[in-house]
Amino acid sequence: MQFTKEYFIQEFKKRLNEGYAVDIKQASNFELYQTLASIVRSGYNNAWHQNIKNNAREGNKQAYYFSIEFLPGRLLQSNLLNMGWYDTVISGLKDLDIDFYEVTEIEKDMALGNGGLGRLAAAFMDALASSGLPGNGNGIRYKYGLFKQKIVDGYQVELPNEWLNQGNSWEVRRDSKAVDIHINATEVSLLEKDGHLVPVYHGGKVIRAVPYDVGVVGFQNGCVNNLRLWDAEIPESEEVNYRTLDERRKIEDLTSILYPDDSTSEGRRLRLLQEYFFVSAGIQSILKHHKKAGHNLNKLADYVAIHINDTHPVLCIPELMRLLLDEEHYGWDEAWEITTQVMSYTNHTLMAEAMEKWPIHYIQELQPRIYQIICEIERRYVESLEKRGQAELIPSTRIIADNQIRMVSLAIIGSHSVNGVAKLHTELMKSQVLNDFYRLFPERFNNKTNGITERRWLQIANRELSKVLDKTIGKTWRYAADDLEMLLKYQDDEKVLKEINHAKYQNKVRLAEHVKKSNGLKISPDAIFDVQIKRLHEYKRQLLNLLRIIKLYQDLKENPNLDIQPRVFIFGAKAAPGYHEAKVIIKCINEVGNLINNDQTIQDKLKVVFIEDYSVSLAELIIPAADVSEQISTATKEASGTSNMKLMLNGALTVATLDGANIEIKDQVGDDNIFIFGLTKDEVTAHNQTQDYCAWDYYNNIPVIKRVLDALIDGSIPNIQVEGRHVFDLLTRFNDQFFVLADFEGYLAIQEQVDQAYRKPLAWAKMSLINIAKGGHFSADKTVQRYAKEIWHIKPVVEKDEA
Ligand code: 26M
Repeated sequence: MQFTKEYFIQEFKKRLNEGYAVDIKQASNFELYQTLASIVRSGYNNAWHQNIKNNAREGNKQAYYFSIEFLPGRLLQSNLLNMGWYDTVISGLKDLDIDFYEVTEIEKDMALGNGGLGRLAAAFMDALASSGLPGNGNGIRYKYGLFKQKIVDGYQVELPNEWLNQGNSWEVRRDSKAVDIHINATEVSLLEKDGHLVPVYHGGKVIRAVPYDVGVVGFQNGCVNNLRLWDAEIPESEEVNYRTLDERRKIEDLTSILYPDDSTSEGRRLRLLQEYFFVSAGIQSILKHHKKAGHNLNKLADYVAIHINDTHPVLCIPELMRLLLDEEHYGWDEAWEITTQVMSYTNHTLMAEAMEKWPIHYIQELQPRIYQIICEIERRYVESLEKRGQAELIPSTRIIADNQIRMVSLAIIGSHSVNGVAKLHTELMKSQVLNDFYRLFPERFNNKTNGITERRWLQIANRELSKVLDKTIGKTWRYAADDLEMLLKYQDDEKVLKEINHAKYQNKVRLAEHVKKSNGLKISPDAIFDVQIKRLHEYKRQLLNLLRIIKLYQDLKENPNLDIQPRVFIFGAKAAPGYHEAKVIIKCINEVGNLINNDQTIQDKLKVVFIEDYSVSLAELIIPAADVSEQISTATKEASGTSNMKLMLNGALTVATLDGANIEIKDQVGDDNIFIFGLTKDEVTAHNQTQDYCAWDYYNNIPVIKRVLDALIDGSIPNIQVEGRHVFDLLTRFNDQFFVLADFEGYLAIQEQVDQAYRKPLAWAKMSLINIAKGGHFSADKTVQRYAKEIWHIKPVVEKDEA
């Protein structure tokens, strides 16, 4: 069927009438949205169905990406784009006098993730389908997404994010695919049945896992993959075993909340239950499917690759062992061979406090059989090291120590591939934090630098720039992001440079309108839009940015005629609710903003905007409008970063430390098109080893640092008596763990260069152009293709149709 505008209009009117008994004039945006979504769904459902059947029939090997978070944001526009319907629908709606963008605003973000890790999982889903690769997601259907952030009196307040209130147009509940999960058995015994010993669970409960499937539409290639999210229910037959409301609630709560902490491992029992729940459901459903297709489990690795996204799903390993041993009656060695061939693992952080460890009694109580299996994995592992004469590596790499299970050890020991997410990160994994594992299993370690979905971040979010690109280099970049490099030819073409600047300007106007509405603040699109958007964390150093803002303000107060380029500092950041320091920093940013934004004497040269409730959708508004991208983490701390890639792709210039993927961005654009400063990884490592860093010395010996820090405690910034003191202490008494003071002067100097560079609009646009042109390097399509080839060994089933 040819999807023409006429067909669309007719279908739209018909469905609106059938669904809501209204005509277009009376319809609410919600009704318009629902109608549009239903047309889109009908458009891909058949391909989705065919895809599932084809994969089964042809026995294609499939990858399953297990992740406790998926953060896709809104789906309407990306589905329309990927189906090739985008322009037709916009123009059809226009004919009907409907504002498409207003309709898209109705959709709630699917925010089932905290930040980088969850967004990466969603990007991979899109990239797999768009590469025609058979890859599916497996996760949790949280009833509440990541908390909604409000700023009240400068403080972060958390509200529930009830994203499912109005239903989710994109999901399909599949009752027939539900599976049962046994937890909390008090005892497991083995009974003989049909000549086999089978485990019998005594006590405990059965939970029913019900999948909700979301179709993942590939970019104009007819491929529709599956994202399977599990919900927990009490099976009818089990009703009597749940005797109190409390017990029932425990099951209902299982999938209620997404834990909002992305940097410390808090060790809550419910969290562990979530991990086991979606892992067990996912593995059971894969095995069922495999057997139903008539395949032998010996050959599981020929049909299935399971990816463990950080350690949260690592119980995949003992769970697959359990099913192979107990339900399928394999011997240990065979089962272990199958398991390790199937499993692969990505590490996303090297920070000690984020490494998952669980008390053994939690796991014992959760599922004693899983605990037994982990113990046996551990026993054999220790024995093998002794035999290999590498007993000295046992203490640092073993799975069970200090009555805790170390999830990283389990992940590495049970997988055939272990990867980091940027070159530097993988190097640090191999040489420092996981060095002992690397010495044991060097062949398992590899790098897969993260990527982003360029379709969302350029084609959808930045229509202005997209138009300039189409006009300048044609449209092939829309299919192959590397073709953005064709832009390099125009780096001295004044007309193109002006058009790029003009597109940026229009995006800035749009953001300024939003800021007027949301913050009641007027900002000028002529100012530099200096953007730091990411979770609030000490290592990401929003504080470094804030200290510089205070410094600039002090300079301006001393000399109101100071010649600086007007700048608007834009922050978007959520703090984990229990992360006190992060919340204190949010308060300080807001109060510095209040002071500066209301001070007439500085002639609007500075503005500070904290945009509340940062989300994927807000990122789509902010990123295209950014001139400067702040990527200023302490070297070694940011595994990769991905907003750095989105911002460069949209022509922002990066101010960066040599951390994470910033290094690869620098390698792409060259030293002249990025602003690098700060301690290097070797310098940071040396300070940490020798413990020679003394923050007080910086405070006492460097006047500009003293002046800025004193402003935090001398009352010159109102309303931060407590918070200002806290920040002051972090940076001095507690010796500034993240080297903010060490990097402060370098940061000032590099920002001075930014200020000078912005004065030359064409030279700036040229740098911007080079960043855009090189942005294609970080396409998630290419990243997943490397995973497919080097780790999962899966092949495209749908070839890209180069329209
Ligand atoms: C763990 C236990 C309990 C509760 C929450 C968690 C948890 C959830 C998310 C821990 C970490 C989580 O995410 C970490 C994360 O987002 N890491 C980022 O991953 C990105 C994708 O690889 C990288 O680009 C970032 O550098 C890295 O910080």
